[in-house]
Amino acid sequence: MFHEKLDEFPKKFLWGSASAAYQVEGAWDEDGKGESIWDRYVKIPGKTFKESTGEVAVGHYHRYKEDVALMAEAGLKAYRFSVSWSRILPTGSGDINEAGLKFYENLIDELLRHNIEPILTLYHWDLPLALQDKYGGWEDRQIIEDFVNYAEILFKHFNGKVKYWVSLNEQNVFISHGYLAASHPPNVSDMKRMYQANHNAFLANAATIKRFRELNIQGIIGPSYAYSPTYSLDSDPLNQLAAENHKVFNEYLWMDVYVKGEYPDVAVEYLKKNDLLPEITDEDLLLLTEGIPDFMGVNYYQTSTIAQNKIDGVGQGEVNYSGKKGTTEENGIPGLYKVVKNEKVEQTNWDWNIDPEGLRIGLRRIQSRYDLPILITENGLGEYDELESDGSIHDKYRIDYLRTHIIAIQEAITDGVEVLGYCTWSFTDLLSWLNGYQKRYGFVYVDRDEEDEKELKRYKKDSFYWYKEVIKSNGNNLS
Ligand code: BGP
Repeated sequence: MFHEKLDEFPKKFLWGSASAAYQVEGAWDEDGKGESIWDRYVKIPGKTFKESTGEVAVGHYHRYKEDVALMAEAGLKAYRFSVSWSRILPTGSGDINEAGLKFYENLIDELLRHNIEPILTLYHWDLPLALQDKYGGWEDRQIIEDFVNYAEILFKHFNGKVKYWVSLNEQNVFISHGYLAASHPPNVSDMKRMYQANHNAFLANAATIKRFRELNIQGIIGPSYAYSPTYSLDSDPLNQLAAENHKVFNEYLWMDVYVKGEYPDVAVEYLKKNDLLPEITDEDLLLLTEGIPDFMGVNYYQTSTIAQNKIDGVGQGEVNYSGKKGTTEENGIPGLYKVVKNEKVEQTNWDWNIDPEGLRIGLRRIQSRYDLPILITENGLGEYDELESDGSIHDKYRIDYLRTHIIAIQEAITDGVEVLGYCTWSFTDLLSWLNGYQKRYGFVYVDRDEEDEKELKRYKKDSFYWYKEVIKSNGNNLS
C-alpha cells in the first residue's frame, strides 16, 4: 500500500524510551533487596559475554535523578521501566521491603514532576531467587498467587500515578531461553517443562489482569510480546508451510492465548502428539478469558525468515553474542521450521535483520487478528559506539534505524492501525543480558565496559538531539 500523504501521529502519542531494572539499576544487594535468578545465573562461568553482570549496571539506582533530568531535556513523554520484584519482596512473598518500594516511588514522582508518563513493567525477567529455590519458579502453579500478590502491592501503591502497566515482558523470550535454549535462568533445556512453565506464566498474566480490573485500578494493562513477524524464504510450498508452522508456534501460540484465551488448534494437536501438552484445566481456560489485555505491547527488533526443516533437521545452533558479524548459525525445531538468513535485508553486527517494513507488517497483522490498540514497548539498534575525545558520539546508523522504523509506524497508522506510543530501547546505554556492555542501544552513552566500571559518566549521542526534535515536532521532523 503506497500513500500520497501519511496521517499525523496522534496528539497524545507517547514518545518514550524503555529499560529494565536488572539492566540499568545496579545496587543488586542494597537497601534490603533480595537476590534474583539473574543475580545467580550471571555467576555461572561462560554464560554472559566476558562474564558481565548487572551488579553495578549503569548505576541508575543512585543516579535516577540525573537520568530523569536527561529524559526531560530530550522531551520524553513516557518512560518505561521495570520493577525488581525482589526489591519489593526480597523472598518473593511475605513482608514488603519499604526501602525498595520507596525507590520506585521516588522515580515515579521524579518522572511526574517532569511530565513524563511512567509505564511500569511488573516483570522483566528478574524472578526472586527464593521462589526458584522454593518451588521451581514458573514451573509451579504457586507462582500465579505469588505474582498476583506482588502486582497488587504495586497496583495499590501507585494507583493514579501510573496509568500504563505492562504485565510480563516477553514471556516468549524468557520462557524459550530459560527452558529450551538454556541461555537464561533457570538454565533448563526441556520442551515439556518449557510448555508447563509457559502455561503457568499465561495464567499468572491473566490472573493479574483480572485482579487489576477487580481493584478498579486506573489506566490500562497488557503484556509486552517479542514479535518477530514470520516471512517464508520463498514461494516453495514447503517453505510456506514451514512459515505457517512458525506463525503457529511463534505468533499465535502466545498472542491467541493472551487475546482469545485459547491455544491454536494446530499447536494443541502437535503438543498432544509429542507428549508436550501442559496440564490445562477448565478453570484455566475460564481464567484466560477473564484476563484479556487492554492493549498489545510489542517489542520489535526484526523479522524471521523461515524454511522447511525435516524431522532430522537442525535444532539449536550458535547464536551471535560476541558482535562478530556472520557467526549466527541456522536455528530451528526439527520437523517444524528453521530460521534462515534473509538476503534481502541488511544485518547488524549481531546478525539481527534491519527491517522497518517488517514492523509495519507486524502491526498490521496484530490489528487484523486481534483488533487491540498497540503500544510499541521496545524498538532499537544495538551497535558499537565510539566516544570521541570531545565527548561526542556520532551514531548516524542508530538515527537511520529509528527514523525508518518511525516512518513504518506512521505508515501503519495511515493503513488503519491504532498505535498508542513508541518506546525506543533504550534511553541510556545499559547491560545487554548476554552481550555485555559493548552492544549499545541508548541515546545517552554511559562510559563503562565489561572490565572497568569507570565513573559511569553520561554523554549525549547525536541521536539524543535527533530524538528531541522528533518528539518536539510530534514525528513531523525526522531529518
Ligand atoms: C529484548 C529485551 C530487552 C533487551 C532487548 C535487546 O528482548 O526485552 O531487555 O535486552 O531485547 O536485546 P539484547 O540486549 O539481547 O540485544
